[in-house]
Amino acid sequence: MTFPADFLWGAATAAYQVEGAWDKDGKGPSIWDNFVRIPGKTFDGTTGDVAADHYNRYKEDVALMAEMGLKSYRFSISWPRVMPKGRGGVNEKGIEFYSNLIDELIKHGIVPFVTLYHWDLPQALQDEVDGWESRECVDAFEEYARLCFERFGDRVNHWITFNEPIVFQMFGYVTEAHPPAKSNPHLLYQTSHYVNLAHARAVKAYREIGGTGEIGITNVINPAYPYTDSVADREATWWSESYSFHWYYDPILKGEYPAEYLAAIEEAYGKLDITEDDISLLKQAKSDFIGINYYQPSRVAANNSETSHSNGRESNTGAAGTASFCGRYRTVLDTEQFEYTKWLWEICPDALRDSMHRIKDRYGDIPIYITENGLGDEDPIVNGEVLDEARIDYIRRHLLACKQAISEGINLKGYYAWSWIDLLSWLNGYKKQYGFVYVDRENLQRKKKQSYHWYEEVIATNGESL
Ligand code: BGP
Repeated sequence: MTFPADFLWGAATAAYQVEGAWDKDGKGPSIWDNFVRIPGKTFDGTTGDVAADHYNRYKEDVALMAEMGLKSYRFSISWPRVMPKGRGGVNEKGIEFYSNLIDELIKHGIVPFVTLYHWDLPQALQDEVDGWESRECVDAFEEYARLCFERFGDRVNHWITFNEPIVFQMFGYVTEAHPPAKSNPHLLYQTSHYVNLAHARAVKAYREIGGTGEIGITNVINPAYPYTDSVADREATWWSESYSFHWYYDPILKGEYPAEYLAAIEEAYGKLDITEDDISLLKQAKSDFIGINYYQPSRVAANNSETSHSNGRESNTGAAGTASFCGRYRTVLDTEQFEYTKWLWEICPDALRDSMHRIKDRYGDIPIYITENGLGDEDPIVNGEVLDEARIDYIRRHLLACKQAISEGINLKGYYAWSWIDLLSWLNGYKKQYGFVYVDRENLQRKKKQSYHWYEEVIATNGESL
């Protein structure tokens, strides 16, 4: 029972949440730059204008990673920073920033793991082609992906096309919690297909230009368990698994959509634009790995009404549990029976282990990276020290679940804690912290938390200290 010698011990961030410099050096606006300015959309009206100021402090941040012994850093490229309008026209200053960051990482022996799309679509594409509602956005994404492969591919060998399509589609096209904040289930599924095509086109482009590294996608996984053993709850669980798991993973890992579910949604919301050529493209574009972001399982019950209901998953009020969505199933909160974070996300390490088995059972022995996992909390500060013991406990238990999964034959290649540093939580501002490194919001100074030292030891012993 040990971690492989080349296991990538990592931590992750995303451009909009960490960089700041939202309008510096020729960067174009993203849909998030505009969305956060709409009153009431984010907690306290917080924006990513400054975020953790990583754009200006990346050298200091990489030095802290190196000192910890971090093996790999997952970050995303801001599309509008390198292509201000999303297509046709490169911002060399933006390219320079990522190029310098990559060089700095490599200089310190840290493997860059790059996400191309972590939700900050160029606003110009939303305005001009309706963003992911159109096939033109797919063309634009391929152009952007090619640019990144050409400029950074000599040094970057690990690529993630998209981060969590389910989240930006569900919140963007159903709950209205993320841009473009529309409520239209047909668009939810249609944009989902176009994003899969964009992923496939990027994979194909990477092979065409002779990329020798690996390329895949990151999805969130919330394995569903029936809340009770009733037939209704078990049926509801089928809907939950079909949507949140199979709908998103099948087209990537099998090159097809789950037929029964597709038929059901087309009956409910109308025919989707999916052609035979699309399907053959999906089939050709084999991913080298699957990235999974795991935070919590779903306890699923039948949804008896068409009304919306609270599910505790997202919030812009600074408190848990105010978002909602409709469907054939609902997610149950049961604080008597299960353990939760302050934001009411269930803590269940064994469901992470189970998630990996579900992937292996359905798709075979594909290499897996945990590309996000971590605890959102308000960390206690005692005598000036950030004592985030709850985070240590959370990550330790999830890493033990990973270790067990490896011993059961799961091909797990790396683990990225969310997050490297305290950063913007999309809707919860800076109140919800995830990092190993604390950021003083007054002066943006960095400070190592207790968890920083703990993770340093975990890495140094290749997980033996767990
Ligand atoms: C994931 C996102 C991350 C991060 C994380 C925590 O869905 O990929 O970007 O934000 O969730 O979410 P939150 O900040 O809402 O707690």
